[in-house]
Amino acid sequence: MRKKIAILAAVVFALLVLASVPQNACAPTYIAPGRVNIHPETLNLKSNGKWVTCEIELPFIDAYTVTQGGVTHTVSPVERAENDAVYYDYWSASAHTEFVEPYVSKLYLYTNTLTGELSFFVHHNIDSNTPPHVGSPSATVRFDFDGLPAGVTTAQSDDNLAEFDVTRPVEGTWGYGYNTDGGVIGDIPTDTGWSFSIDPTFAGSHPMTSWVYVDSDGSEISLDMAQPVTITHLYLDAEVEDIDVSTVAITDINGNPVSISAEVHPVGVGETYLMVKFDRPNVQDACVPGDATITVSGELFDGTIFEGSDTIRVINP
Ligand SMILES: [Ca+2]
Ligand SMILES: [Ca+2]
Repeated sequence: MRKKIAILAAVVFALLVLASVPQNACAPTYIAPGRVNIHPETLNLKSNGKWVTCEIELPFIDAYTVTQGGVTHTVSPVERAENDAVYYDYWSASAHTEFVEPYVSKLYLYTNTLTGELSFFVHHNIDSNTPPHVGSPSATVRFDFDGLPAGVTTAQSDDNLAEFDVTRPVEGTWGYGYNTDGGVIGDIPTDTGWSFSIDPTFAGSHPMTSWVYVDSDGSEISLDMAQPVTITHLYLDAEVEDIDVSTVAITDINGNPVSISAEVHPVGVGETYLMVKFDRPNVQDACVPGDATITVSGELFDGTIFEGSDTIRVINP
């Protein structure tokens, strides 16, 4: 009886611990883009073949993207030969970059070309403390960042750390009138892949009327003010020897989740790809005639997840 109570207490304790862990369903996970090539290109469901094979390559990639509502834009950081906080130019409770604009909230990646340091800028509205007061007299913005890479810092807070601080759960909680609010995230790693999102809330009696991402040439990408946006550094600098083959699997066929584990297949000396094989009857069971887009995922030994897809034809003659 006492043992049963102890087990029950342990189960209740475990449930309480689980319940207390912050859950966030929309935390973006960085997935590195691999390249996969599946054979045969035409899969005959009547075939008695034993294997489906797959070559996996890990091409070098170093690119930034902005994604919202399923649409992805490739972007580049704004580059200036200035420290990030100097470029933000904070005085009169406001930013004074070349991009500040009344009633507009702006985002951009920024590279200090003197040091290579990567930063992320946010600013809303414009400094208009004196007549004719072109900016909003009263607005609030809340930005909840999710998935910021480890090691980032608050390089500038507008105003003070009460309104922007990367160390707390909701990083940006701003209220302003006739000035800007915003801030700069500094020390963003450039030699790892990452993906972070911003869940925005624009409010106040005279709220911002648009939200944009500023690309390196000053051109702007319009953002939906009611939806989260995701900023990603696609980065992969690895060899196929870095793949933990025990984690490689077919994880999706035409949008349907599957789990078909890989086995290593011998490859010739000096090849730049990893060859794996999948149990062919299992793959055939998961396919129907027509085009089949097959996604293969796996992990590198450092924990990086990679994924790639290939489309083959499936026939049942
Ligand atoms: Ca403020
Ligand atoms: Ca301010």
